[in-house]
Amino acid sequence: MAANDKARANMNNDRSHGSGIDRRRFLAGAAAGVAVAAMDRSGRAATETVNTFDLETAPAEVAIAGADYPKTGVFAFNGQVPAPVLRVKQGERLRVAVRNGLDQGTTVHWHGVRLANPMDGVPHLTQPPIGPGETFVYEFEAKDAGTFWYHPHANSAVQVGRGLYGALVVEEHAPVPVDREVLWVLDDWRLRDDARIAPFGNWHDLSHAGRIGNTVTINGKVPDTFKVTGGERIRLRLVNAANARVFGLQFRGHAPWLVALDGHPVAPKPVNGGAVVIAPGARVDLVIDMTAKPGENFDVVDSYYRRFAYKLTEFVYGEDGPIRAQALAPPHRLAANPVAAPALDRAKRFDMTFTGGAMGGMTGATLRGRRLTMRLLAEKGMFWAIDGVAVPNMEEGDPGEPLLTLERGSGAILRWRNDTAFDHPIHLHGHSFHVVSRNGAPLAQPVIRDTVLIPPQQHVDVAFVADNPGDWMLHCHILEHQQSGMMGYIRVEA
Ligand SMILES: [Cu+2]
Repeated sequence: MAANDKARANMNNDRSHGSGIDRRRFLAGAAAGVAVAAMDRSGRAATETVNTFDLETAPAEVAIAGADYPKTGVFAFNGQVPAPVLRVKQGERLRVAVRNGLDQGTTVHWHGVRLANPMDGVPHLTQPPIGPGETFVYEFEAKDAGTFWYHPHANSAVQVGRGLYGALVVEEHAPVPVDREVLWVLDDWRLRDDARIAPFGNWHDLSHAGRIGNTVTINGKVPDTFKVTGGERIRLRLVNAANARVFGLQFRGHAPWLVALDGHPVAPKPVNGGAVVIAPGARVDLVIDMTAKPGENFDVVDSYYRRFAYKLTEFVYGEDGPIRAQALAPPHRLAANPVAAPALDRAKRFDMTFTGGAMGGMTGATLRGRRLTMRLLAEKGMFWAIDGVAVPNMEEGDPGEPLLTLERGSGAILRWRNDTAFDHPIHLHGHSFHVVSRNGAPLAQPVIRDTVLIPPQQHVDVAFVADNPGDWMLHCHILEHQQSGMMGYIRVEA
């Protein structure tokens, strides 16, 4: 887990270089950050930490498949897959200069971060693409604490699929005390025998479950074992950066505490025997107590696709320990992020239906104002629609009309219906939403998310306050589905 070691090394650097307004940051391959003290408008001695980071996209060669294979040609930020972990404290600002060293346009989208629309990183909708050799500076405040991530939103299936992604960790002011924090960025690659990345864009991937790969990685490497010490408490941040694979992790012999979903705290509850489901784009924070005995080993299994369950990694207990005699009390609930709660009785209701794909029964859809049969759509590489409209790849410059327009500050409940034969993790930009019901049954404990997995023929109600003006993308985070029609945007009036 070299990348984890690196993440920890960064954290240590932060601490050893002081705290507060004068903090400097060092990231492998990234420029050091600077901090700025500012006065607020009242002249009060306000201090504001601005964390600066430099990122550069470029082709690179990295060892993904292990020592027995050649390196893999990827796209990387700063030569690394995953990209450097950007780590700040809640309420601080980030200023990230992104230089594009690719031969195609790119952007960076800050997944799950509620920021101003021009910083959202959707080409043609919120900014022009960053051309080859050009630089764009993103600047925003990390309002919400939690586990987030960043990735391009241009030619996404290829750019993310080739390795352009990284985690953004926003630390709480009062985190759960743990002995160790670990970040696993999960990905799924389709590699050929020579460890090169297989070509993208085949129609089977577009029209079925997306590009499911054959090589799963944690932090850019085929995982080996994961060493633990008896008695230790670990916070495990999980990010699913895969194009299409849903993970369902079972931690054999352990009962992890679920503490946050998509960065937003939940009342801690133990995951007993069930799987921790992480859809593409989603994040899950767990607190795991290593309660077994020295020398014992336990598999971590991904069993989401039941017929294809496999061992992801293995917890290997060292001979030392346990480091504490008594079990720890349950972790405390993290402080809620400042997400407005919509008044459900006054919120406007909207239905949004997702159709298409193989075995989906869709007969046709509207593309650029023309009604086309499924066969004609397929000839154009389009297989999916939202409310009967297949959106041409807006990443290529044709956003079309908004799916709906909301008055600023109004409450909205969207019923998202999956009328297809496949899973769809639906992601909304610029807002975090309350998942209030599934298939008409209210959730006992509504959760706040930015990406919600909707299984075939099910529907989910999500509610939010449209408090962030601008045009916000709404799409399936299976990037092949997004590319072939399952995307659009909503407009929140200024
Ligand atoms: Cu989808």
